[in-house]
Amino acid sequence: MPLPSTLLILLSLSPYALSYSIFSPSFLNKAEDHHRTSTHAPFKSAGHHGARQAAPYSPNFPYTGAIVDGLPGTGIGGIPVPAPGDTAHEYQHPPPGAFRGPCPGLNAMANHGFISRDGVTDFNELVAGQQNMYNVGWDLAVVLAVLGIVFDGDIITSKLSIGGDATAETAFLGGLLGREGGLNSHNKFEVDASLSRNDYYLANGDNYSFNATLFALMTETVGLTSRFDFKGMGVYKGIRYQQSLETNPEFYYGPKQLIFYGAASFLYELFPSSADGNTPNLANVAPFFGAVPSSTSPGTFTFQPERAPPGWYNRKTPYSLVDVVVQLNLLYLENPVLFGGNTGLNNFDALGTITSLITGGKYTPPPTPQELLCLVYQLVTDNDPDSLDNILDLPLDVLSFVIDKLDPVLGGLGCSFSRRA
Ligand code: HEM
Ligand SMILES: *[C@@H]1O[C@H](CO)[C@@H](O)[C@H](O)[C@H]1NC(C)=O
Ligand SMILES: CC(=O)N[C@H]1CO[C@H](CO)[C@@H](O)[C@@H]1O
Repeated sequence: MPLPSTLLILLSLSPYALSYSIFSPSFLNKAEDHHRTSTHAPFKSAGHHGARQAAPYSPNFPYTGAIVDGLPGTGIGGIPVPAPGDTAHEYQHPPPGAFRGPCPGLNAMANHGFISRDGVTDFNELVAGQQNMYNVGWDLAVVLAVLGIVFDGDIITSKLSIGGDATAETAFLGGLLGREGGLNSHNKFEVDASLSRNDYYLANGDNYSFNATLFALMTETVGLTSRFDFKGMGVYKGIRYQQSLETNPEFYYGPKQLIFYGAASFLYELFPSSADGNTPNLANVAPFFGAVPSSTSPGTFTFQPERAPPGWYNRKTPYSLVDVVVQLNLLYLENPVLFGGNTGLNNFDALGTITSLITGGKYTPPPTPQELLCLVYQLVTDNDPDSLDNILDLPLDVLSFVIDKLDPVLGGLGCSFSRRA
C-alpha cells in the first residue's frame, strides 16, 4: 500500500484525528510551548524595508540551476558563491527590521539573497536557495523546508519566518487564526543542547542568538585536530547534552533531536569549501556562524552577521537525504544518549516506547538508511501528541501539506509505522 493511504488510514483510526476537520485551524491555534514568552528577533524593529524576495534566478549565474519552483536543479556544484560578478548574491547586512534566527545556514542564505533578505521566505525559495548556495540535495532541501514550515510557518502560503514571529506576513489571514512563531519558537523546531545557542530556559528565553562562549567551547573541543569533523562534532554533541542535563531543569531532548545530529554534520559536509579540499576548518566554518576570532584574546569570538567565507566554493556533489541520515546515525552512535527530559534538576525521565527504534529512551539505529528515512518521515508526520514529542499534533490539513510535499521524496520507501497502542 502506498504510504499516504497507510497514513491516512492510521490517522482516521486515531482518536486525535476525529477532533479535526479538514479545514480545521487548530494547527494555527495551537498554544505555543508553555514557557515561551517572547518572540522578538535580534534584528527585529518596526517595519520592513528589506528585499521581500530572494534575488531572482539569473541564467548568467545559474549555480546548481534550481529555479524557484520547488524542483531539483542539476546537482552539479563546485561553484564559487557568490559567483564573480553576481552582485545580487553578494553579502549585505540584514536590512532594518529583518528576521534572523537560530539557523546559521538560513541566516547566511538571507544575507546573500538566496532567500528573501528580510528573513520571511517560502517553500520554493528555501528549496532553490539551499540547492544553489550549498548544493544541498533536492530531497534533503525539501524535507528541511517542510519541517520548518509545518512547525513554525504557514501551510497555506508556505511562508516561514527564519527568526521571530512574523504572522502578519506569513499567514493566509494575517494571523486571525493564530500565531506562527517562526523558527525561534522553542521546542517546535528549535531545541535545547544546540551547538552555539543557549537553552531556552537558561537564557530568559533567548535560544536563537549566537553565543560566542559556546562557539569557543566547540572550537576548543575540536581543537586537537582543528577540524569540525565527524569525530570532533560527536564529542561536542555529547558535551552539550551533558551540560543541559546538569544545568537545565527543563531540559527536553525529544526524538526530533535526531534530526539535529544531521545539522551537526553540516559543519563538515556543507560549510567546507571545495576550493580547498573540503576541510572543515575554522576559516571555513566560523563565517557561516558569524564568529569572528578575536585578535587580542585568542580562542574567543565576537559576532557579525553570517556569511560565506571569502573565495568559498560550494560542494561538488549534492548532500542528499541518505547522506545525512547515515551521518546522523554515526554521530549519535559516537555518544549514545537517552531521549527524555528533566523535571527539575537531577530528575531525568527517559521517554517510553515510541517506535521499535526508540524504546525506554534508547535509540537503536536501524540496519538500513531506508528504515532511518522512514523514522524521519514518521517524526514529521506522526500526529499522536504523546508519542514522539510533546508538541507534535498534526491535523489533517497539515498532514496533507506534508504528504503533498514529501511524497515525491519519501513516498516510494514503503514505510510501515509501528505505533504504541
Ligand atoms: C529549510 C531549511 C532549514 C531549516 C527550516 C532549518 C532550521 C533550523 C533550526 C530551527 C535550527 C535550530 C535548531 C536548534 O535549536 O538547535 C537549525 C540549526 C542549524 N542549522 Fe538549519 N535549517 C535549514 C537549513 C540549513 C542549512 C542548508 C544549513 C547549512 C548549510 C543549516 C545549518 C544549521 C546548523 C549548523 C545548525 C546548528 C546551529 C547550532 O546548533 O548552533 N541549516 N536549523
Ligand atoms: C553563553 O553560554 C554560556 C554557557 O552556557 C552561558 O554561561 C552564557 O551566559 C551565555 N551567554 C549569553 C550571552 O547568553
Ligand atoms: C528575548 C529575551 O528573552 N532575551 C534575553 C536573552 O538572553 C539574554 C541573556 O542571555 C537576556 O539579556 C535577554 O533579555
